Amino acid sequence: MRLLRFTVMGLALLLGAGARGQSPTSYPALPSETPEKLVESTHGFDHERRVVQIAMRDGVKLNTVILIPKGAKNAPILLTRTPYNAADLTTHNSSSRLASVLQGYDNATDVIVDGGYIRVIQDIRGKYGSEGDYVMTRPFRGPLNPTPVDHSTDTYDTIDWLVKNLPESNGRVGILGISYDGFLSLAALVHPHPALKAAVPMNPMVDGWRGDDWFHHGAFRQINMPYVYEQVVSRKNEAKWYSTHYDEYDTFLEAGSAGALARQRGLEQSGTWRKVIAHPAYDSFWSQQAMDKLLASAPLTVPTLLVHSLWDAEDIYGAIAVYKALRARPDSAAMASLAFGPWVHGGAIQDGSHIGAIRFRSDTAWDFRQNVLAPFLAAHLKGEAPAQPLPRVTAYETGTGRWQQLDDWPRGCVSGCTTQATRLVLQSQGRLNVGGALSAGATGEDRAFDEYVSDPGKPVPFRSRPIRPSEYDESKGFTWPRWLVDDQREASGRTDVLAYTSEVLTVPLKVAGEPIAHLVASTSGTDSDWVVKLIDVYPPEVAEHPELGGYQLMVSGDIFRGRYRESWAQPKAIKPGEPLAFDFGLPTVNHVFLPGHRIMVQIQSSWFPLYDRNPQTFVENIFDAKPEDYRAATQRVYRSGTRSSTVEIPVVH
Ligand code: PG9
Repeated sequence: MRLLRFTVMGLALLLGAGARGQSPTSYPALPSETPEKLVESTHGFDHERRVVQIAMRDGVKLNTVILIPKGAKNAPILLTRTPYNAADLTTHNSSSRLASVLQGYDNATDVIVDGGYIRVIQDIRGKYGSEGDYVMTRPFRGPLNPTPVDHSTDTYDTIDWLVKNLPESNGRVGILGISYDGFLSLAALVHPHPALKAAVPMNPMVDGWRGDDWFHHGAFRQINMPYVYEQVVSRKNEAKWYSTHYDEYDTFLEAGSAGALARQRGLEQSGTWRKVIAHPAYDSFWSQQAMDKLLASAPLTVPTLLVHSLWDAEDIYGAIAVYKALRARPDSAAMASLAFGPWVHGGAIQDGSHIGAIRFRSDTAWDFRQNVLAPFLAAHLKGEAPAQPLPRVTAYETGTGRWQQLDDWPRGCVSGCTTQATRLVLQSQGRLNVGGALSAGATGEDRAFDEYVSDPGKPVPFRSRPIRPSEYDESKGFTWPRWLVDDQREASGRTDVLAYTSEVLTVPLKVAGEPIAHLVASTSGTDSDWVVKLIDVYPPEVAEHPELGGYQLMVSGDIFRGRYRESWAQPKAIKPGEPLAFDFGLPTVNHVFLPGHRIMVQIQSSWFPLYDRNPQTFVENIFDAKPEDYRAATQRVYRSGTRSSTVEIPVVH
């Protein structure tokens, strides 16, 4: 017994030694060179960094990084709330300079640093350094959220703490952010804290079903599945989605339905995913969360500058929808302003001089930051009178490349112009008639159509293959953010894509607003997707930019899932072979088709793998479609008499 105790003690001594600087009895000490508690130097820093845990009303603490310019006094606060890691967003570079640490996503660095703002970035509940549960774009308190907290209360509690605990501040707070963080900026406007004096939601996620991240008109954006996985299944995004193919086209095609791929990858463990697949239609789950509807239900009391990107691959719907909703309320209208430019998602804080091959006359993002964003923030957060009155709408006109100040949107100009709904009429032999009459069917029986076979076994790729993941690192060859400006030439040559082209324009044609697709079409299946693209076809040669010769630049385009033809909430099978109307809006344009250019409309029935494939056989829930449900269908697009298919565009005269 004694021997046993002695042996155990000896073993414990041996194991314990070395753990904290003691040398094991068997070899001499070599003390650790790592300090027990590091005091980091901030010598020469132009700012102070404070990291605090701010308690919310339910006791949950949110990790908050506060960057205060040295010597700040009476400085306004610029807050961003994010699920994307506050620590990372405030340490882009290891530097003593505030401009350098902030340089990157979600930081309009020049405006923030030059403006002397106190920068605050906070992890939302459930993500990274914050406590609490994570719920994707957490719904507001009510039927979808029985708790006493949401992003409006969390923002309120945060602002309350900031104005009481930052003696360097002037007590005025602005909130800004892109995409998810743009949604969070909108959430701050619901029962706002009195110290909230300005909001800049950029490319906000607003309605997940109608036209932002999850669905467009009911077609599921499966390319986002890796995002859901990484964002939701762990607090710090440690679990990674993995690739099985270099080409995403192969990954999604091999898996079958989005539901099948989710099961393969363990995505069903995510509560977000389970909700998405349980709500494929536009039911109250989606409509109750739509931020434009929510914000329209009470007067807006905080000056808000909505920022929209004309080529936004993720949230092309939200900013414009919120602007329209706010303008529709007389007691909110005065508080809402809008700015948009020729940008990708988040492009307003990047280099705005070009997107891929498409170049602009200046760094349009810089123009916006200096001439719109900085004066807006200074006016509301510092009380500085702007050099010129702040415009209601600042719009970049693509094609001509000029900025416009407008009194509302959509508007062609401030005065002296009119906007007329004009039909682009699909005609025989791929012709597109601009503003022409609808052609009568030769026999008067409205029989004329063009047809193609849509084969789910060979869906139309949304961009040239190999299709790389929807990631942002261009240095790794990921060009997802700019796919909307990809040359559409490849598609127009396919037998499963219809292309209609106008004559060469002899005078400029300006479009301002939302095109509307009016298809009269049939399918031999019982369900079908329709994609309509409005394209600017460049002249065959462009002397100053040879690579743009014949370029087919999509200026607007969207998808519609046919089962929602009669009701977005109640999908219904389509009667095979019956010509039916499919009407849907396309994203906003402010574009001039120049002389020498032509207008093209393309129509197809898949956009893969950005959107999941429609099996073309009606099934209750497409997430559960079986391999045998996917069937080729003959699609007909009608183009005469009462069965004319058109795209209606708002033309400015
Ligand atoms: N578009 C991204 C997103 C927003 C909201 C929900 C899900 C995804 C984003 O860029 O944040």
